[in-house]
Amino acid sequence: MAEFVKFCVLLITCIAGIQSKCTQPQQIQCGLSSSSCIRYQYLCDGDRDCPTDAEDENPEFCRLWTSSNCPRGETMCKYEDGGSTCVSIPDYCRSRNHKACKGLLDPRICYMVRKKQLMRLENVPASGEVPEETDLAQTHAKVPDFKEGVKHSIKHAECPELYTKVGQNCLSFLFFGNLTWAEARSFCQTFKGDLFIPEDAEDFHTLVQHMKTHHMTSDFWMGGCKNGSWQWVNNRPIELGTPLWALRHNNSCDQREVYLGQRNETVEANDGQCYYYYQAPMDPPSGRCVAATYDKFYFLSDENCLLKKAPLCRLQNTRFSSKMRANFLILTLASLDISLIYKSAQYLMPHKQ
Ligand SMILES: [Ca+2]
Repeated sequence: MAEFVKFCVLLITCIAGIQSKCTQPQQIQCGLSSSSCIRYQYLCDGDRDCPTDAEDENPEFCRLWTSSNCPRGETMCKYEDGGSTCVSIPDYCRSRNHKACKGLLDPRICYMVRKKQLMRLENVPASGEVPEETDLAQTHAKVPDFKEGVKHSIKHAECPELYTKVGQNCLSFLFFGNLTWAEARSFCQTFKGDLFIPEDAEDFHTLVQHMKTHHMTSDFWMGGCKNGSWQWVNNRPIELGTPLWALRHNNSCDQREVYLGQRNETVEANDGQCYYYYQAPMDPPSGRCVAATYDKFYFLSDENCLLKKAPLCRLQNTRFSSKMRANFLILTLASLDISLIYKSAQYLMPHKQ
């Protein structure tokens, strides 16, 4: 584990020198000598917001930032079809990247926006061209997100290492894992756990809230499959419909039936009206394993068991030996996207001159 932590720290240290300090999308760094971040809306608003040199109110910069007939912070974007509109300068710069937007904004402004850093104009290339980001730089740029993700997915003071506390459970969100359903289950079982099974609706709600709160975007395998009928791996039947299952669309008309107990009769609901949505596995199922996927807002769906997703483990036994921890780490690394390790290692290895 110590080696793993060291590996992450090294990566983060290495990228610190080449990136803007500002990670929020609406912020820009005050300057090379200042690590303060301010929101775009405070640029050229007449108040000094940057602590040193008032970079945000630099007259030369503000002359360019407010140059067009648009509100402050916006510029004119001309489209190929002849139309034009005022857009925010960051949006304009992004559009310029894709050549969707033409305008007269000084390219040095977009240079600063792309770098997320205010600079003296004399220090910006006149062309405003930023050298294309290499794949290595791109993978480094993702490390802060990875570090943030680790905090809420495999780490907590009240759980063994590589597990985090969610409600009353110790869970492990191996969001960077890449395993089939059976591999994911074996992975969890090796460490006194199993794939996650919600005890009840509240348990499921707590899980999904945790994933949403911490902005997870991976897809996770859950402890359920269709083995004859839909069952959790503890043999409990999986309740279909609300509140667990995702809403699915079907192009063909589905006339639902409703049971009227007082008449002991089943009739067509609402006089045979057509319905196109249902809340259950597909019929026939698109797969026989249960997953909670980001595209379906983490409601459950039937997925092909051979697809690779992250395992979501629940600890069954709180005793966790150091040998198990070491094995867990090895399997964790084995399930990582190997290209991330490779590219990061390239940066850490001594380079040939
Ligand atoms: Ca200001």
